[in-house]
Order: sequence, then C-alpha cells, then structure tokens
Amino acid sequence: MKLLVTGGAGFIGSNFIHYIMGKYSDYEIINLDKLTYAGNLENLSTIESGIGKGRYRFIKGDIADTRCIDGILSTDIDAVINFAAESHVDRSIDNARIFLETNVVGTQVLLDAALRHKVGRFVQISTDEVYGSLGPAGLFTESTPIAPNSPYSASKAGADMLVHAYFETFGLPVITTRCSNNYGPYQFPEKLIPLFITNALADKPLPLYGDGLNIRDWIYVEDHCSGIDAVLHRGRPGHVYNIGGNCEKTNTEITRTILDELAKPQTLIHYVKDRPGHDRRYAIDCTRICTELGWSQRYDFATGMKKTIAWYLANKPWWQRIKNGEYLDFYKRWYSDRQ
Ligand code: NAD
Ligand code: TDX
Repeated sequence: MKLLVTGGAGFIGSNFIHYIMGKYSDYEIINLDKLTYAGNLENLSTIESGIGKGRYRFIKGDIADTRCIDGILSTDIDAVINFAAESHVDRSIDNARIFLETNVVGTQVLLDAALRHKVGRFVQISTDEVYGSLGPAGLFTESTPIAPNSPYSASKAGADMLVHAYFETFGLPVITTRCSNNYGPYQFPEKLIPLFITNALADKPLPLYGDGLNIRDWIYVEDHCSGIDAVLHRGRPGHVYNIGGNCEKTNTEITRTILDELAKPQTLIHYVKDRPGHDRRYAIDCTRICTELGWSQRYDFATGMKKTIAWYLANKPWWQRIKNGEYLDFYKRWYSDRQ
C-alpha cells in the first residue's frame, strides 16, 4: 500500500509513520509537510536511513498548494491520511487566519485532488473538540452535534463538514476520526503535558489556566495510531469513528502526576488567567471503533505517562532547542497576558 501522510513531521503524524513503517514492511509512505514551527524532521531521522529506506520519502509542501498535491497524487497513492493542521487552541485565539487557510482550505484542496486522482481512501484526522464542551455527565458519541467553541475547533469542524460533503456529493471514500487529547514522544512543548514536564525539569512555573479543574480524556499517542490503522484498513466509508482513552483527568491531576513523577514541589504550580472560551470537559464514547473494528487501547495512563516522562528526560536536546527557538516569542507574549 502506498500512503500519503500529510503533517507527518508533527507530533501524531511522526508517531504514525514510525508505527506504520514498523508494522507493515512493504508499505510506502510519502510524508508531505510544510514544516511550520510545529514540524520537525528530527522526529523521523531514524526512518529515512533505517526502517524506511527505499520506501519513505519526505516532501516539503503545503496541503493548500493544488499543484504540489496533484503532483504527488498522480503517483498512484492508495490512501491519504490528513494530519496536517494548525493544532494549538491558544494560537488560534491569538490569530485565527492560518487555521482557516490550512485546516479548511487545505483540506478542501486535498479532497478535490483525491477526487481527481480517484484515491481509494481519505482519512481525515479530526478531534473531539468539534463537539464542544460537556457538562459534568455524558460522553461524546459520533452522533453528538458539532458545536465548536474555539477558532481551532471551528476550523476542524469546518473541515469535517467538507469531508462529509465530499462523501455525500461525490462519493469520495472518506472516513473521519475524532480523537481525544494525545500525549507521548515528540509532542511540541506548548501543549499541557510536554510544557509542564519541560518547565518542571527546568524548575520553571507551570501555568495552570483558571481553577485547573477542566477535564480532558487522555490517550497515549501510539493507541491513537493503532486506532487510525484500524480505520484505514477496516473503517466504513462515510463514517466517523471516535477514539478515546477512557481516561478523564482534571488539569490539576495531570499537573500533580508530573510533579510527583519528577519529585518536584507543588509550589511550581502557578494559577493564571483562564483561556477564553475554555471548554470545561471532554469525554469520549469509543464503543463504535471497539465493537465494529476490534480496536482497544494498549497503554493505561500510568504506563503512558511513565513512558512519556522517560522520553522527555532522555531527549533533552530535542525540546531544549525548541524552547530556546522562535517558539519563545509566542510563549512569552501569550503568558505575559495571563499573569
Ligand atoms: P502538530 O501541530 O504537532 O503537527 C502538525 C503538522 O502539520 C506539523 O508538522 C506542521 O508542519 C504540519 N502542517 C501545518 N500546516 C501545514 C500545511 N498547510 N501543509 C502541510 N503541513 C502542514 O499537530 P498534532 O498534535 O500532531 O495533530 C495532528 C492532527 O491530529 C491535527 O489534525 C489535529 O487537529 C489532530 N488531533 C490532535 C490531537 C492532539 O491531542 N494533539 C487530538 C486529536 C486530533
Ligand atoms: O499552559 C497551559 N495551561 C493549561 O492549564 C496549557 C497549554 C493548557 N492548559 C489547559 C488547557 C486545557 O484544558 O490544559 C488542557 C489541555 O490543553 P492543550 O494541551 O492546549 O490541549 P487542548 O486545548 O485540550 O487541545 C488538544 O487536544 C485536542 C490539542 O492541542 C488539539 O490539537 C486536539 O484537537
């Protein structure tokens, strides 16, 4: 099988490439990535010269660039898996424009090209955030109405609707996954878990938004990858599959786990002004992917967190370079407004 993976130099995309290359020795992957601040080819350094030699290729490009996409899809691609996105909610609050350009227009360009080249499968990597926010009870199912609250989730919801429209209107064999919060190796240290691990290691404050009691449903990234693998091979075109970790935690619980694992004091917790429009609770019902496709998660939270913390401890140069680079400008501006 020959796959086009977009956004493969980011967190989940690079984990997915490692996963697929390790599992299927005859699969070929083209990784198309624009290399924004979040894209990092270091995540794939062992692929190009190792397990992926001769069957992995990186192309720098934009999913919104029709000529570039047409060129790639004319090489007999069996399936497209679209990870490419602007992915950070806080950045979408700071400036929403690029979120629409990549997440909505980029997806539309990919869909049109997939149609022209008769691609056999188009997997759209979406998010549970398109469902909006839950109260204290209940779970998101695939039939929960879409009700996004941030510019990021609105752009992902827009893409989801386009993907559905291409199935209904043109019969393009699309499938959408909606996963909960991922954590694991190679996650950019602007997201909660890697930001707090790396700040704690440097004895810097951990900026907890609001009362710290917002809830997310956490999943180890490799489990998300195995879910996408199941959907890619066995999912029903035109359908949505929720993927979740059955692991609801408040942000305070996550923070305490990190501090305890690293033997750092609770005094590093620093309560800051809340994120505007901050969704209170996400929780996923993933019965469909479990019963229909036989998927189940492999890592519980304690195991996943230990592996994640061990990875950040073993890969300090990876995140120290990022934290000392251009990302610092956004970090300083965003957090100086939240004191
Ligand atoms: P990320 O920000 O780490 O990676 C995104 C990648 O996309 C980067 O490599 C970036 O360079 C690339 N990219 C951005 N714009 C592009 C463009 N126009 N053309 C080509 N490449 C471009 O994000 P992530 O956390 O790995 O998320 C991947 C996907 O999974 C996203 O679609 C996101 O919405 C979705 N998702 C993420 C989570 C999570 O917890 N991180 C949960 C559910 C769904
Ligand atoms: O400094 C922080 N302090 C804090 O309290 C940061 C960065 C986050 N938070 C809170 C906000 C959220 O309640 O932690 C929670 C998780 O925040 P993020 O890591 O920014 O993730 P979230 O906003 O939940 O979105 C993530 O999961 C769904 C990904 O970034 C999205 O790409 C994905 O779709």
